[in-house]
Amino acid sequence: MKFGIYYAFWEKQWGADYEGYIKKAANLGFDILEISCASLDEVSSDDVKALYEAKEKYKISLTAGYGPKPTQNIASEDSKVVNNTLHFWEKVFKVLKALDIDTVGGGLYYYWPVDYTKQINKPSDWERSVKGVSKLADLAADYNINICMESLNRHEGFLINTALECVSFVKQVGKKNVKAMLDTYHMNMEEDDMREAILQTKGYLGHFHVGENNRRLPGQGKIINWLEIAKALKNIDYSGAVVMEPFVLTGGKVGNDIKIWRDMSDNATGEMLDIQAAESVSFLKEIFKKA
Ligand SMILES: [Mn+2]
Repeated sequence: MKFGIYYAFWEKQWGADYEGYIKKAANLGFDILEISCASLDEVSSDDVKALYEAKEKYKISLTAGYGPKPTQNIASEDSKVVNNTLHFWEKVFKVLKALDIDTVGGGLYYYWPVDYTKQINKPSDWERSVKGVSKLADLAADYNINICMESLNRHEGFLINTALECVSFVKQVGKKNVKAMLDTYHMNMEEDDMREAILQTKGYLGHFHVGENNRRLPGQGKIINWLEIAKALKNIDYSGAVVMEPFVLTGGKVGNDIKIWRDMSDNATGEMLDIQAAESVSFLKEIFKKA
C-alpha cells in the first residue's frame, strides 16, 4: 500500500508551488503527494518539467484531486459548459500524463460544492452526469488516466453520497477507466457501516481518501476505526493509494470552501504541522501492517 497526503493541509489557497511539497512529503515519510488540478490547464511546460524532475529526485508518486467549478460541470444542461469542461480536462490530462499521474479523483461528475439555493433534480442530473462522464472517460483513456468518482457527503453534493450510489454510477457509465472513490470523512456521515461500504466497492475502487470525522489527521481522533478500514481494504484486494486529506487551518479560500471556522491545528506552527503529518503516516503504516 502506498500512502499520500494532499498538499492543501499546509495551504490557504488552492494550487501551490508543488516542488516544495514533493520534497516535504518525501522527508515526512510519504510515498505520494496529491496535487490539485486547479490551474494545471495554465501551467507552463517549464514548471511541468521541474515538477517531474522533483518527483523523480525524491521518489514521490503524484495523484491529483479536483472539485470542478460551476463552469466546469460535466453534467450541465448547457452544452457550452460541457464543451468548456472537456476542453479544460484535455489540457489538464496532458499535464497529468507528463507527470506520470494515472489517477485523478473528486466530485468530477458535477461541480463542487453544490449551490443548494438552486433547484435540485437528482434523476435528470444523474442522467446527464452519466453521459458527460462517459465522454470524459474516453478523453482520459487517451492519456491512460483513471477518473475516480468520489462519494461526497450531502452538504457538498447530492448525486453520489454512498458507496452503493458510487458503484451504481460507475457501472452505469461502464468504462474501464471510471472508478469509485471513498473518503472516510464523507463515509462517516453517510454510511451505516464503514466496513460494509468498502466491501461494496470491490472491483471498482480506484482511490481512497482518509481523514478523521472532523478532517483532522488520521490517528488524532477516536471515532473512526482505522484497523477495521485497513482490514476491509485488504479484504477487497485494494492496491491503489491511501491519501490523507486533512484540513485544520482557518482562512483563505481553502478554509472557506472546507468550512474550517476554528483552528483545528492546536495552534501549530509550520514545523508542528510537519511533525503531525509524519506521525499520522507512521500511524497508518502501523495499522495497515496489523490488518
Ligand atoms: Mn476527499
